[in-house]
Amino acid sequence: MALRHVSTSPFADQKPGTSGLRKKVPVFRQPNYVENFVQAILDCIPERDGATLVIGGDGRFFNREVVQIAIKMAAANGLGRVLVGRDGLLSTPAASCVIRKHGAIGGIVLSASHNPGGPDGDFGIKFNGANGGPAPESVTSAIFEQTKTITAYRISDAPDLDLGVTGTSEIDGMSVEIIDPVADYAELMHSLFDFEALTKLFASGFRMRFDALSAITGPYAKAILEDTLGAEAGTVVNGEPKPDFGGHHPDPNPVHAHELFDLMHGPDAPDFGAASDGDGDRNMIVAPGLFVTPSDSLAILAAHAHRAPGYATGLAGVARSMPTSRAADRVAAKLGIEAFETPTGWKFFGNLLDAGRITLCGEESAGTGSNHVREKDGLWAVLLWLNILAATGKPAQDLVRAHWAEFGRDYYTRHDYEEIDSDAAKRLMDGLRAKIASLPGQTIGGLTVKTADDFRYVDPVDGSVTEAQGVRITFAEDARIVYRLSGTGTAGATLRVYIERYESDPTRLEQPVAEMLAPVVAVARELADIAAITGRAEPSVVT
Ligand code: G16
Repeated sequence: MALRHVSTSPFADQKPGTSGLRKKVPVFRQPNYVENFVQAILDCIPERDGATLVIGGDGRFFNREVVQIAIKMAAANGLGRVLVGRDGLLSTPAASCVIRKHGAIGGIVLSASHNPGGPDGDFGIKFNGANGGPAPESVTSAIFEQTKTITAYRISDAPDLDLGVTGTSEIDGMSVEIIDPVADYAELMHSLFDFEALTKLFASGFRMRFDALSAITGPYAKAILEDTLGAEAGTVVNGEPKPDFGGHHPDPNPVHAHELFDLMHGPDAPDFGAASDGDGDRNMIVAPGLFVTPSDSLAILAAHAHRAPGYATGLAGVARSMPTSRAADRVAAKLGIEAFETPTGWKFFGNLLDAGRITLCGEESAGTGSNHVREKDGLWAVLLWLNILAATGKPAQDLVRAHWAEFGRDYYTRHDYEEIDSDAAKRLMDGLRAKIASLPGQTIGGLTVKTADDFRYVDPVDGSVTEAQGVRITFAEDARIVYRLSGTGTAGATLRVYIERYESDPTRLEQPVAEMLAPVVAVARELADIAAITGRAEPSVVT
């Protein structure tokens, strides 16, 4: 087969965001758009000659086509072997697991995560390195630089491969292994959790609902929960991955996973409810009658992780993204371990995990993970919860309440203003930044500002500095507001406002969240002049 050099010219908009390059499908379908970005990635892997690369994605619309392109470009760029998930499928955590287990140089992971799919939906491409984690900023910047000057890409003329059958073939001297997308991941889960105890839990009549939202986690959840651990058939719903997620918005939060949310708040609620997202790295946890915020979930998992065999020796430390509530810090303080605050983006946990400084990490955006891979991992979080429930013999809702009683409760909400005008969003953030210096000491809406800054992160491992990661304002009344712009949207700008307030009074641990946070929400709106600048009186999504 011939290897072709194809002339091309740069696209100006290939700057990776919070998690790789995410755009609308029609943008990716422009001639050469995918090829340019993949070539830029490959150019940034100097050791690629003869190396192994992992390729797979969340199965959304356009996944198969891009998998075929990536295989042919890998062959033309000197890779020795590619490992490809059957049907082009690999959940994001499974991709991370496969990269690590098989000593790959990295992986090309196709996903737009929780964003909707379909011909007019979203698509994404990101590069994960040899540690299995999203490429750090230094690499994503280098990829972006490459996209600005690209003049040609290399691709094999080989015909499309049959992705549906596992086995090994060859194109242009490169070996192509189509692998079972679930097997390596399931084996890793088995090594971390007490599968015997979990089997007994389900055998004792414990019932759960796992909503895969017609996205990638269905096959993983069915294989592990139903086929291995004996959860009753039908435990996993919406378990067939679909290119458009069956019209679902595959974002596991109370708004988009409302069927699960409603079931768990109704009379027939099973013992435990969980959901995962488009590419399987996020999770939502719901106890009967009680939604567990991702920030609380991280804290509770940190407090009890030692009950699972994979974490029996305890945790080295924990990390959370800056907008995530401070609940995990309270657990770390009690355990006497280090707690870190990183910018939003899983890539920022990579160095801490690689250096052994942390074992668990998580984010308010429904991501929780550990040092077992270098991505957040939805099903892993669910299995750790189940392991803790099996080990303590306590219902999930009791565990949450006991946690609040011991540590206090961080009431938390996030308000998203989606698809606002990009210039208005910038004006709003600039306005806030201009106010930072004058805020401390001021009383607004009954709350007194204690500190205000624009979050700047100095990586404790390599000293790299990341500026302007969000404006955070803390109040003397133990409340906090954080403002930042999303780095994963594909239309206009999304303003995220994170609002929290800590409460330790035992009589005030079960107040309505909206009521508890109303004064802080009012201050958040006033301080940033949200309605006047964005033209929006209310957020588009409240979680
Ligand atoms: C990605 C990142 C997360 C981040 C989330 C939201 O998750 O990996 O670290 O919290 O986006 O980011 P933003 O607030 O910038 O939109 P995922 O699940 O989309 O890959």
